[in-house]
Amino acid sequence: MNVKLLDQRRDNLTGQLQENEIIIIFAASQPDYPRYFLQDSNFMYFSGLDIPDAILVQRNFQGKTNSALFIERGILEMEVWEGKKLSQEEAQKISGIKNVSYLDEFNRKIGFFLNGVRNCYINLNVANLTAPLNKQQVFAKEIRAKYPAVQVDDAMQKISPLRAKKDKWEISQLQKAIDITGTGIESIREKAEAGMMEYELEAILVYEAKRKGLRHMGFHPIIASGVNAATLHYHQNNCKIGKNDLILLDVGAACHGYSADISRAFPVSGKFTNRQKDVYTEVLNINKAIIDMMKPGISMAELNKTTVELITEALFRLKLIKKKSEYFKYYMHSVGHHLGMAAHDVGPRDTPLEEGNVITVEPGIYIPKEKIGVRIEDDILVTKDGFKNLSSHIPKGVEELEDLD
Ligand SMILES: [Mn+2]
Repeated sequence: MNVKLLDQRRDNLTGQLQENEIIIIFAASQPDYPRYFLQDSNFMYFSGLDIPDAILVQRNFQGKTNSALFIERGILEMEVWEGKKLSQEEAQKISGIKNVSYLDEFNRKIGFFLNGVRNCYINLNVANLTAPLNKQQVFAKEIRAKYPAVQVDDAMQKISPLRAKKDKWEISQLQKAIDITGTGIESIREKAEAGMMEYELEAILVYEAKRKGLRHMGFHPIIASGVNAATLHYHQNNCKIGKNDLILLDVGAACHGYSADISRAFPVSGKFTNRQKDVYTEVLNINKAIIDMMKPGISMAELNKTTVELITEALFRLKLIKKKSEYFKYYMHSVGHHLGMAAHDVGPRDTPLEEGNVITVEPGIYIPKEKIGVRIEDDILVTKDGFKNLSSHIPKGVEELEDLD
């Protein structure tokens, strides 16, 4: 990632701030060994730094971006265990932020920064209301107590519109993640056989991704055979694959944190049963119809509404329902979400789509009593006049899927 791009992102953020507003973004904490470190995506987005426990403070000073970065100070005894910490110069070089201090100076300096501030935005990362407070929530509490005139709020309202519009570099990361995920899916289809365990297919995906340079999956892979495909977030991946099973893959490797999110279904035998083919073809047609609707100005609500209409019609044809309202038994999620640094990325869900958004399109039909679950998911970039399907090269046609044996 180049420094110019990071500067641009920080300038865009400044554009969201008044002069009496401040934004404070905490890096993720160092986890206890042996869990591996996963950076906070907002901190990564604005600093480019993959280091734990740092803090980025950003202000709009007379229309100019004013960034201050606080990093951990290396302590010799600790570095024996944790490795060397980044120096001030190294942090400056990677992030392009000139004002770099150590964390032990943060408490004193933040008092100075908050002088005259009315709104303070923090990446609170409120995911679970019953979980214990994380460090930034504790910090927010302290600010509220110490500076009652300062309004503390979640930073996502300022950040999410920026992150929802992907720049060229981000799109190239997504494309690489998608391409390598596609290779993994192809390799799974070549090697899958009845009698294998689902997790063996998972191993093929992880192997393909790692040998092509992507160390991490963006999310835990779903490798679901037969009836398991009807469980939307099936993650056990520990069943034996039956000989007439349809296998549903919902997988995505990540490149610099940018995750693909691809679903494909295929018959392990290399041949669909008639019923599997009928269900599959319905979902495929809906997947294509919704992708064709993608363009700036259309809303997720419209896409969802059309999906439900099309799925309902399909369910009538498949003789699964007698009344429209019954569609919910066989299709119970929404058709897509923003994709980026998280498989379910931040981004407005209630405003029209804009150029630069990357959205998944993933209709599905799930029939547990017939041991059939089909979801076909592509990753779509919204362009100036329409869309670009970033995963169009990953086979999904009936003949292509039956071809391989
Ligand atoms: Mn998805």
